[in-house]
Amino acid sequence: MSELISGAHMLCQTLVDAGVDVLFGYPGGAIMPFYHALPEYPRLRHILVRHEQAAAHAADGYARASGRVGVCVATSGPGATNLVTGLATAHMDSSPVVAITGQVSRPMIGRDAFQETDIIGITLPITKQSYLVQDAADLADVVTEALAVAQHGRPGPVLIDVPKDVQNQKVAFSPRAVGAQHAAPLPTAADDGIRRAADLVAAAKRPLLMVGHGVILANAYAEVRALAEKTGMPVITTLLGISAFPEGHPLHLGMPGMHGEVHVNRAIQRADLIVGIGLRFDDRVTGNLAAFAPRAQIVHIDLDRSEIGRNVPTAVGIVGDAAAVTRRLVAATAPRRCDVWRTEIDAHRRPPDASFRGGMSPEAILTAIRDATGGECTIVTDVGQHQMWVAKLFPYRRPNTHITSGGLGTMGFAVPAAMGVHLARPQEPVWAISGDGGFQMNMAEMATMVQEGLTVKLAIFNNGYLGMVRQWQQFFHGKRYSSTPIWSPDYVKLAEAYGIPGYRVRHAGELADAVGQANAAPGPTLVEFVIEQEANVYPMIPPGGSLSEPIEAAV
Ligand SMILES: Cc1ncc(C[n+]2csc(CCOP(=O)(O)OP(=O)(O)O)c2C)c(N)n1
Repeated sequence: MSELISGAHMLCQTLVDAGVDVLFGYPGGAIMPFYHALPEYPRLRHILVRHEQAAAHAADGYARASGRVGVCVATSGPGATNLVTGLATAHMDSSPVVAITGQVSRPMIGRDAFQETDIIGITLPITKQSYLVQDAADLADVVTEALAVAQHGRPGPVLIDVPKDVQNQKVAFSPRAVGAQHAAPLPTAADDGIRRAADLVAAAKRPLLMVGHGVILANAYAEVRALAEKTGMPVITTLLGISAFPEGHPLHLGMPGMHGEVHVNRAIQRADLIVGIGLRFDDRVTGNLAAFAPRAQIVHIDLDRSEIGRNVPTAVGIVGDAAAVTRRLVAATAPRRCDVWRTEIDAHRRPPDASFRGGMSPEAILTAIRDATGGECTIVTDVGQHQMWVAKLFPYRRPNTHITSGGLGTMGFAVPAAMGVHLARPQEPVWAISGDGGFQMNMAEMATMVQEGLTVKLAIFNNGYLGMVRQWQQFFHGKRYSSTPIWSPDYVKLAEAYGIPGYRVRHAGELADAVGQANAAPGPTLVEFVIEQEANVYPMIPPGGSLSEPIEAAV
């Protein structure tokens, strides 16, 4: 005879059985039975955040760094709605997150009960799937399925809403075989598409390989590198594709798009073939679509059929796993070189912008972080100018060591996401790099780091402005700095208040010492970099402009 257990215990047990080891969450009325059961499952480490948004971002960071599902928990009503930005962020960047929310008891649903909100309705467009569990007997199946759905195919967030009385409902517990889920097989690309793509690669004079997040999600690093090296095709990495291909590799060009390097965007405009793998050609990459890559035929490889032809017309669309398709493409292509084309591209490379006062350039700061960590670290960035500087300048060597909110562009992402990255990679330094605006959005998570002993290194690029918006105001709004100057607290004192070491760096000469100490000190530490207030990210394609018309730094 099977024993009777509560839905809450069933929830915990199923998570344990599925191999979940960390949850990020915040308790409240409608999720109390779950929290009551939780201490009986020591294999589930719970991280108490300071705001549910942080729980969702931390789960997202954990998922991106581990390749496994990240799990977050919140109560009904405000707890659940606080998850929304994090779920939207995970949805836009195809990150496998499962959110478990408490819901008011079944008889209360639809009565505007205390802390009732239709979180399934609210999150419908930003989740891959969602479940309202009506019977505790379904819980094990729902949780198992949700974890599989989040990860299968193109990953994304899944929400499980569990009414309080379902958490208290007693059901028979029968251990279930994990992995019994029968997921639909991934699509297999037809030979025809691979052959036509290989023919286009053979015939092209100016081919480019553009790689995005899909390459990281599919672990297709070796295959992409093999394709590049066999064909000599220069490689462009999108913002979310950064670290999918080693920086410094002779075939690596850099990032395309709005803040892409001049030689990269110029190469796109001159190319006669673009082989895009695991990217969606979003507007930050293409600029004005009508003027994008006017000479190029496009081969688009993506796991999600709906992405093919959505933004750019494709000559060949191949639906399938980036690693599997690229491996077959490597086999189908003949070795070739692109030396003349590469020389043409390289002639337009520019040195990084060196116009920063006092030597406190983003490049100098990032070099200090690279030197202190030996480059063996994961960088998590927030959103704004600092994000673009890091994307362009940090010399990523290892796969999947650059984590950022690319699709939604969520300020406040870096600090909590870095907590998840740390838990996924406890042995290596994790640096969360934020602007003074984004840092202030989720800086309360320093308390989480202290309470839970999470070693995250916090870097703040303090320019006294919401820098990226100020830059737009400077370029496109007649320099009217409306609501972009932003006051900050004394960050060193703030760190002290949280009981962690804090450092302020005003001059380049202080960089190596401060960053070295911050990196070496145990536990979380904070470094404020006081940078030039009105520095800009160059080059810049004006919104809606063509990649051929960058605004460049005056020299
Ligand atoms: C949650 C959220 N609100 C607003 C924005 C719009 N936004 C994009 S960049 C930016 C400025 C960021 O300023 P800061 O964090 O100081 O970074 P900086 O650009 O100075 O490096 C703003 C407000 C956003 N991306 N996300």
